[in-house]
Amino acid sequence: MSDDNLLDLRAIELREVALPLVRPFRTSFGEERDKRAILVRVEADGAEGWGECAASEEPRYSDEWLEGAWAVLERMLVPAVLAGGPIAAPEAVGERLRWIRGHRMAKAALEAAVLDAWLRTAGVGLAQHLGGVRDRVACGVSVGIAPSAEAMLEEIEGYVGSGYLRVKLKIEPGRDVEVVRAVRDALPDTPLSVDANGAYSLSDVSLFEALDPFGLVMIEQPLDFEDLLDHATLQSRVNTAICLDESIRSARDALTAIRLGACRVINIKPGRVGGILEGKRVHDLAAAAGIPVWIGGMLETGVGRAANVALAALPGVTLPGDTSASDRYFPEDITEPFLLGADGTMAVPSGPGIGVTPIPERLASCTVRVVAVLPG
Ligand code: SMG
Ligand code: MG
Repeated sequence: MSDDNLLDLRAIELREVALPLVRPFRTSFGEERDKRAILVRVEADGAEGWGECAASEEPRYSDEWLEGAWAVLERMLVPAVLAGGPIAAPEAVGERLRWIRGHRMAKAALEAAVLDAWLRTAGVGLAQHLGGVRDRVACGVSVGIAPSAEAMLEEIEGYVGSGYLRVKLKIEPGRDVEVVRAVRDALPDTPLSVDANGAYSLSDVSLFEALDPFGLVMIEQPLDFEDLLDHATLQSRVNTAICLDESIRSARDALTAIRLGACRVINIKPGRVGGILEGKRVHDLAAAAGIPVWIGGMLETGVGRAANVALAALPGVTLPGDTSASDRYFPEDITEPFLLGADGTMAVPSGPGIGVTPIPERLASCTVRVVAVLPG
């Protein structure tokens, strides 16, 4: 950083990576076999910074998708940030991008990379910058829909044996109450939750009432992401806490959902809400309203995971996150792996910025394409 505390951006590089997953990840809306992601690298005077875009290969979880995110980053977002000149504060990224509607995951990746470069030059860790209060965070695990009940139970028992503090089951119509019953019978004491990724409607209210006796920690995104009012009705009919994921795209959405009584828990994903800084705003207003939050996951590589783990250090994050260890996803990550302690917690990186950096040889071996965008 220059003496006047301005971060000079020399170039911004986009890189697509593809990593094999240890096992396919299936949800109510589709299956992923490989992890493809866009990484953003900011080259500033004296430091580089890294961010990861959460957009998946196809627009199923959200309306963003990898090719769309690449195009909007290359043609609109990166040029808009570079055109503004030196950066006086990380918030400037969001301000320079405000006129571009939507594209939150793409914006989040760019903001994350600038924030990382900013913090590295300042010598400050991300968790510390955000106001983190712990150096280890509680981890849960999200289990994809498995080919058979036996395969699923075996996978889950493995996770519980290695220490995970909460197991999240993906459910879909026709594969819900019986799955929960089977897992609950096998693991009477394990904190369990379910995630429907919006696959149900309010006409399924009796199904959700039938889940109450299993003592789930929460039911995540049971209804369509646009059905906030229906979620409020459903929450008034069931005892189990409803958690919103896809429905919360900003701090403003979070406030609306809380006011409506549409949820009792919020899943924060920095990509989905448009950035790490907006994720912190969601955390702050949920904390003020007494709503517990936790940090979700999008099968991130070590770059995105580092940012998620830093957010998980915030005081209002009182439930285990989908911040699982690198080996739950990849035979080999692109950074040093995130490890799970026997107590189900994970260390928050303490170095400057996000605290991890891609390992050059690993990065080279999984890179699919790269483009650099220069100022002017
Ligand atoms: O990162 O462990 C992870 C995945 C957690 O279940 C997970 N994410 O709806 O919460 C969710 C899903 C979205 C994944 S779409 C690829
Ligand atoms: Mg979810």
